[in-house]
Amino acid sequence: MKIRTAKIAGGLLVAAAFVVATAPVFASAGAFSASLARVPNKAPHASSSGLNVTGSATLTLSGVNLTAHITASGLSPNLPHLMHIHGVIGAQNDCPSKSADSNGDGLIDTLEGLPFYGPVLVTFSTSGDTSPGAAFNLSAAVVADSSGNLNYTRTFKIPSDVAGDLGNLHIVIHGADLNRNGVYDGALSSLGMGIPLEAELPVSCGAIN
Ligand SMILES: [Cu+2]
Repeated sequence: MKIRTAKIAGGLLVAAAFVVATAPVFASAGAFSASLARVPNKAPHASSSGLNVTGSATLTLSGVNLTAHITASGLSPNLPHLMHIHGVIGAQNDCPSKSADSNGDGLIDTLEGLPFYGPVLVTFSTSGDTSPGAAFNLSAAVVADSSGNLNYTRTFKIPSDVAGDLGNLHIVIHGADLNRNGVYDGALSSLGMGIPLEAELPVSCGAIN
C-alpha cells in the first residue's frame, strides 16, 4: 500500500515538473478516492451489529477546498458515526491490523489504532467545525439510516499541510452498537472524552489514494 502511494506521489511530482513552465500549478488539486474496509474487531456478542462496515469515498481537492462524498453500509442503524481524516503528515500511515489490539479484548479502539492511522486531522462533521477539535462531537456526526447506510457530502476548507499530503492519509469511520440496544452505552472510551467506547470504536478504514 505504501509503495503504491509513493509511486503515485512521485508521478504527480514528475507531471508537475513538466507543466510548471507553461501553466500555473496548484500545490494541491485533483481527485482522490478511498475504499473503506472493515476494521478487524471481534464481535463481543453474537448479536453485535455494525462491525462489518464497507464503503467508499471520493475527495475532490481544489487548493484547500475539499469536497468529500462518503458512502458506507453495514453500520449500526439510526446512530451518529464520527468520521475523520487521520494521519501523521509526511509519515507512513496504515489501517490497523489485528495486532493493534494491544489489550487483547478483541476490539481495536481509537487509541489502539493511533499508531497505525495517526491522530485526527479533519472531522467530517455535518455542520460547523471540521477541525480535530470537533472529532468527538456526536451531535454533528452523520447519522446512519434505518438500514445502516450512510451518505455524506460536504465542501469545506482543510489545512494546507493536510491538502498537500492527502494521498498519504486515511479515512476512518467510528461507532458500533455492540450490545445492539439502539444506543451508544456501556464502558467509557479509553480516550477520556466522556463518550462510550461504542461511540468511538473504529469500524471502517481506508487509504486515500
Ligand atoms: Cu477517527
